[in-house]
Amino acid sequence: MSKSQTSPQIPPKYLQEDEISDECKKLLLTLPKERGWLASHIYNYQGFWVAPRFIQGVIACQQQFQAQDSDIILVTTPKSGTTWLKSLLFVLVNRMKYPVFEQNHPLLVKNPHDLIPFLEIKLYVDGLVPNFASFTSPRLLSTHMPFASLPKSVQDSKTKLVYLCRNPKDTFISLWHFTNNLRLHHKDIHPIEEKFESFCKGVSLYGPFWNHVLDYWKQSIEKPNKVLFLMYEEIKVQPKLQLKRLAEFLECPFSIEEENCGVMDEILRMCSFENLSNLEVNADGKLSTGEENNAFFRKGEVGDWKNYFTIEMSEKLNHIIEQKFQGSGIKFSYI
Ligand code: PAP
Repeated sequence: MSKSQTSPQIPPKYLQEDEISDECKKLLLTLPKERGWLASHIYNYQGFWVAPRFIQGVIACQQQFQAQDSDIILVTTPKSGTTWLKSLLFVLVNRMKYPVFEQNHPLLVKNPHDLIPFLEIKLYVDGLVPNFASFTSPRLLSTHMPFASLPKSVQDSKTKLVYLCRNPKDTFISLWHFTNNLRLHHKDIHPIEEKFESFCKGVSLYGPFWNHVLDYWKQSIEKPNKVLFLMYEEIKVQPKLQLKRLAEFLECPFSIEEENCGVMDEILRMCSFENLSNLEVNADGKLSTGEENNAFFRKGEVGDWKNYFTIEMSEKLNHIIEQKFQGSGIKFSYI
């Protein structure tokens, strides 16, 4: 007998909608809504699309989070390579405390999402009040929030923002797989055509994708010491160069000695898809929020969209990309 026949159908935590406060429920009634990717509906709050549970987290974070100048916050749209960059950031910034060649490194026993928590999805979700006492400096945090919706203290402080972007076609395919995977107990897989239309209309988690990317891109040009803009595909092609950029931006550059000892190579090896996805914690473990860790490691390749897109889909998205990013200076590769 299958699990679903023996146990009551309690949706996993990330799909539950009934823990929302009355205040938030009232707010939801006033917001535009569309069919959701995970929960049944997705709402437009402050110009971006977000699941109901996380609106509450966004608001709490905006009201309560006090950024420190030394904070480092990783920002992504979902499925842009957050897990990878979390691992790179953690190992890079903590390499004095946790030397990379030592056996008992935290990355080997914890999922990167447990090492660098999300603000609105984890720390401030469901009315939680985070205790930052256990964080060491610099605090490493992450968010999917668009720039305009970041807590004011993040915008006003010297907090550094590392933004990771991925080409929209692979991001879409990764998001489609991920949300289907998390909704497995629903049995009804979202048809790719339906979700593609949503993505193209901008109705994706934290979307529109283009607004999210363009806002951080502009900030990275205006304030290069505050926002670093990285591309998934560029890290794939020139991992050492991009890791060096990241270290320099965070003011913890590699010494000549580290370069000679192969520290960069070791960081890249530790954080590689192959290494991370085969660790026991990532193959069999679960996050406290309910997701199986292996859901964050699917293929980790560039250009996988070619296995799913029709010519029409590709042309449609090309046209949108051209329109939205025209004149911005952003160039996506592998599309
Ligand atoms: P999140 O936004 O839910 O945290 P995120 O980590 O951004 O997810 O995206 C997961 C994608 O990164 C997956 O891509 P795929 O579906 O195209 O395979 C995942 O495989 C990929 N990924 C995870 N870890 C790595 C890694 N170490 N190197 C490269 N890609 C990775």
